[in-house]
Amino acid sequence: MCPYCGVGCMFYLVSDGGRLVGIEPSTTHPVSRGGLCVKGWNAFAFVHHPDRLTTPLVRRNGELKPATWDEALELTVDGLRAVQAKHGTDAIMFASSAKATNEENYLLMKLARAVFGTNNIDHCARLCHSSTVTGLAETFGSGAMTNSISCFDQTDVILVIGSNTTEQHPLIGSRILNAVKNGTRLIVADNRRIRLARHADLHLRHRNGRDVALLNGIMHVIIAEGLEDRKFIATRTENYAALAESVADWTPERSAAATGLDAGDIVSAARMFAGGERGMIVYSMGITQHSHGVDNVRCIASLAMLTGNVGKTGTGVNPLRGQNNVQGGCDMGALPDLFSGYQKVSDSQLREKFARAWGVPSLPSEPGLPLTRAMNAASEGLLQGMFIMGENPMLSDPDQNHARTTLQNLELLVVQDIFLTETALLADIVLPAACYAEKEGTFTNTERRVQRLRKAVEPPGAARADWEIICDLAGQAGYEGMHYSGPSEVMDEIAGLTPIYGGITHDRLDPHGLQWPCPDRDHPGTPLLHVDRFTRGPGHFSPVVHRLPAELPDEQYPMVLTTGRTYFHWHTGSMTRRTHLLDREEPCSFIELHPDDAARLGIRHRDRLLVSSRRGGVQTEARVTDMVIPGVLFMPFHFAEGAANALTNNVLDPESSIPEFKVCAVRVEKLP
Ligand SMILES: Nc1nc2c(c(=O)[nH]1)N[C@H]1C(S)=C(S)[C@@H](COP(=O)(O)OP(=O)(O)OC[C@H]3O[C@@H](n4cnc5c(=O)[nH]c(N)nc54)[C@H](O)[C@@H]3O)O[C@H]1N2
Ligand SMILES: Nc1nc2c(c(=O)[nH]1)N[C@H]1C(S)=C(S)[C@@H](COP(=O)(O)OP(=O)(O)OC[C@H]3O[C@@H](n4cnc5c(=O)[nH]c(N)nc54)[C@H](O)[C@@H]3O)O[C@H]1N2
Ligand code: SF4
Ligand SMILES: [Mo]
Repeated sequence: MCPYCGVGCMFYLVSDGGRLVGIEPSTTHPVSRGGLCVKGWNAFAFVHHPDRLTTPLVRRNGELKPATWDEALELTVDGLRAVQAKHGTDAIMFASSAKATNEENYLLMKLARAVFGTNNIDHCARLCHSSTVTGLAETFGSGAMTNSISCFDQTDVILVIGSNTTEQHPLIGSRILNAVKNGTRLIVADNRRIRLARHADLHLRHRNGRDVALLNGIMHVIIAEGLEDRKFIATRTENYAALAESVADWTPERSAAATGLDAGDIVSAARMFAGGERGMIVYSMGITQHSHGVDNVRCIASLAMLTGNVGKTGTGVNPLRGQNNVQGGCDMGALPDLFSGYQKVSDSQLREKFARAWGVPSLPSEPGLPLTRAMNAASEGLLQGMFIMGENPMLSDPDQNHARTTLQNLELLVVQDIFLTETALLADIVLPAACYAEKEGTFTNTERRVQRLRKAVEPPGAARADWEIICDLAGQAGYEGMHYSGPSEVMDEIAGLTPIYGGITHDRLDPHGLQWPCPDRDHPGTPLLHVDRFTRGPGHFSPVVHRLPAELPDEQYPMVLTTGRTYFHWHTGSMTRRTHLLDREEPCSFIELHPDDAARLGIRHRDRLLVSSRRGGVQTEARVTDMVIPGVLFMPFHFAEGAANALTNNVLDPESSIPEFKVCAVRVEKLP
């Protein structure tokens, strides 16, 4: 299984004398079909990197020094307990990992809830698709991708909005390009000239943060021209009248004025999307990472229901999940308000069920803190201990200066990672973990496919699998309910407590996994959600009022910065910047700016720049390109030197608590 993105490609690791030497893609796998992207082909390279953590580290006299596992485990448990004794049970937070397996995510949430008695557990989905989880739970009853990757081969029209699919979900991107070659129509709504845009029938380059205005405009046209699916609306949905009323005054002209588009293009987009017999909507961070991310998702759900595009092959609302196991992290309840399988901690019967199975008298009933709010609580001193497994918030959280002071001021910071990351460097205790090639377990990809991971080589030095470390921590804390022969036994426990995973066992997952919901041992899995009814019953239209991004350009900070990713690197670069072939392609921090802006500011390609926002400043290199529109800059957040998150705004969506990574105001100056 590939350890990078949520597409979930399958490959075999080739080892020689205990060392990985190459990769063979699986030719029979239904998603990857013998293909891989460049990160997949190189996914073995970081495994034996000399920087791998090989021993626990403990801070002594200000410096991280090697320690034994016994010392490190004891200090971790005693430290967490001491913070709880001093500041209260909920003064600690567990950050789980979308790089870890389902079994490991489940165990960390069990550790947080059953052993330490807190619901303060969350993971990077908060920074990613929390808007999806909230928005689709309300409208459909389930936050997962409704359809399957194979559907891209069986559709008439695809709307890609806020997803750079060929770079960020490459094997899905190439499926879309293939479909276009075979006659599928493609609309891209993203102001960057991404590769898909060059193959699109229509490319909408609207201003950042104006998706509600765009989607309301498109829905207005569909209703005004009678292109809506009346039968679907009548039989499958509720609250349609409110939706129709809310978009009644979103004429193409009003939508055009709000988005910076031509009214004619909004009309064309509406006709093209509604005109297809089957239409798919694909979206990702361009939609979710806004202070109105949940509203964006509501509009997308409405557009799909309005056109009857749910519950059939080749249709659906398809949020592409980012990390290889972020779907699994959510499924396993590494979320502050939910147990595994989206079962609410506020439900007393569910709490009793889990408490009985875990052998504890009771479990906490109040939802815990979302990760972003926990960071804010920590900066106010309300939270004093953090256990971070497989995340690197020093580079991935918004407003780096805020993140740094917050992490530095904690009484206790424990980091469990495979490398000494920027976050681990601030830790009091560092626990060395085994990586994907060194352990067993399962990952769940973006189409809800639960797949098996197999151990190919031994971990370096004293590094151990995350699940083993978590079980040892539980034992150290005096809890007797975490002894397992291996991850397969953990999955049996998950299945017993989690209806959507009820029929999943490791044995059943060969060769190509199972898509949840899979309620019992005979169930073949579910490629399509919401077929005859939505998970919540009728699909719910949620009308949305257009809101602007929290920070708009002004005289002092006259340009818009949007942030994201590149093809060759992965997030904070811990793995890809340690992969020679990838780092060679994209070796340093850069910022894209439009030739008109460059000319106006006297900036040339590759000039050194100082970019500043209200939060801080970074030095980076100019990339002059018409990938972006005038007035907008794009910067990836992979690089510790030239970190985009020194600039970003820590404002949160009030409902999903996602930060507004996609819009903030900045100023650019040429460095002498
Ligand atoms: N190579 C690589 N692949 C990855 C990752 C990686 O780090 N590297 N990360 C993975 C993860 S966790 C995730 S979540 C996904 C993310 O995958 P994507 O969401 O596809 O990636 P991003 O680059 O964050 O943003 C996508 C696009 O959103 C557009 N955008 C910005 N603002 C707006 C807006 O207001 N409206 C609209 N409509 N579009 C806007 C940007 O122009 C950009 O092209 O990628 C996954 N895949
Ligand atoms: N400006 C800006 N910031 C963003 C975003 C953006 O678009 N713009 N996107 C946000 C999004 S969508 C996401 S998902 C986050 C990602 O943010 P993070 O999750 O913090 O980023 P990663 O670099 O993927 O961190 C994964 C860590 O896990 C470690 N690791 C790998 N395998 C294992 C393992 O098996 N066990 C353990 N214990 N550790 C392991 C890696 O070394 C790495 O340190 O970033 C967010 N930040
Ligand atoms: S598309 Fe995603 S899962 Fe497939 S090889 Fe590339 S990074 Fe890995
Ligand atoms: Mo993500």
